[in-house]
Amino acid sequence: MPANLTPEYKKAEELFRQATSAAEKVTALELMLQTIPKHKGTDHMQADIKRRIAKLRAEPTGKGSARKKDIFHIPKGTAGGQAALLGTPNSGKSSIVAHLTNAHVHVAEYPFSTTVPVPGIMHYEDVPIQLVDMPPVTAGHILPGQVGAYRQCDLILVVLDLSATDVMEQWRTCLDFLQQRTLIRPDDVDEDDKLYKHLIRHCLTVCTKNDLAQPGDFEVMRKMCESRMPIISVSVNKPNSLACLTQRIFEEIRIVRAYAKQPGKKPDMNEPFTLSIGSTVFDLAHKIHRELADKFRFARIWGHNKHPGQQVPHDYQLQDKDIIELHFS
Ligand SMILES: Nc1nc2c(ncn2[C@@H]2O[C@H](COP(=O)(O)OP(=O)(O)O)[C@@H](O)[C@H]2O)c(=O)[nH]1
Ligand SMILES: [Mg+2]
Repeated sequence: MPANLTPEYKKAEELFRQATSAAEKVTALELMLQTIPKHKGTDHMQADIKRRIAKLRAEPTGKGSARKKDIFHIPKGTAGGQAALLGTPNSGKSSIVAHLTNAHVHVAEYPFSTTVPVPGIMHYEDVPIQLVDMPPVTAGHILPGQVGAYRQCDLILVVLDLSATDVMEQWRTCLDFLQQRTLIRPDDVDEDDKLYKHLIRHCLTVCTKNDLAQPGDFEVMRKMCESRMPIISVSVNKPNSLACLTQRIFEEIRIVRAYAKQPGKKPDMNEPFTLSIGSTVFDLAHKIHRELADKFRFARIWGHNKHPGQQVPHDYQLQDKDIIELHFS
């Protein structure tokens, strides 16, 4: 029986060919498995894909193993979200990370000064967010594994040097990079195509060095980019614009905070739990007490548009800064 492979499957195969790290390969193989037509004629292919996934998963990675460590696999740790920077050489990526976090990054006037990813933590109010400084991308140069770092983050910051004469070219290089690796939706793919939903990443364009740019430069870039992703203009020499950037990163990373409260006690306002926008009180219960989640009955809430202590069901969607008291049976 002919396999009758679909264009989606062929695209997934193409992603597999481009993959340079084990994590990327597994993502592509999973996608191949999802999109392969399911009938007798593809049974052996399905089995083969499953075998390849299992093999890649079983391969040792990380410290102390024979295999080389994937330097682009950056654990998020306790941060509420992770944003990775993307841009051509000298666009100002390291400067942003240097100004917003405690990371020791290398800022230099010459290109290719950043050769490995460097994570640092910035704070928006009480939410720690990890920023990852990255080596540059150019039309012809990409380090093995680099795409993996972008695939796993919550937000990509596309950094453009607004003061440079080649700012349009920078945008084109970044856009091509993102589309070719399916990190943003390719032009010919429908907006609610499920297949691409877990591959694509949310992006924010950050035009830097606006202290050196000409009036009107930002407007031109805004018109160019905003149909694809939100855009903001900053200068690391202007503290106000850095404060705006911090807030914007928090907003675009799309998380909500919830403070846990035990019955009869004051809430713990020191460390919020962070969940993606759209999460429910049940998701919170699962996050806090994984083993008790089945016994979750209801929650009481102190928050937006609710009476203090009002009871809410499992599927209540958390709003930022809700205080939640969980009740189990
Ligand atoms: N005037 C000005 N210079 C900046 C700004 N951001 C970065 N730079 C300079 O641009 C150069 C390249 O910055 P860097 O952060 O190393 O770029 P990267 O290669 O993308 O990491 C350095 O000389 C920085 O001092 C800014 O907002 N304003
Ligand atoms: Mg750098």
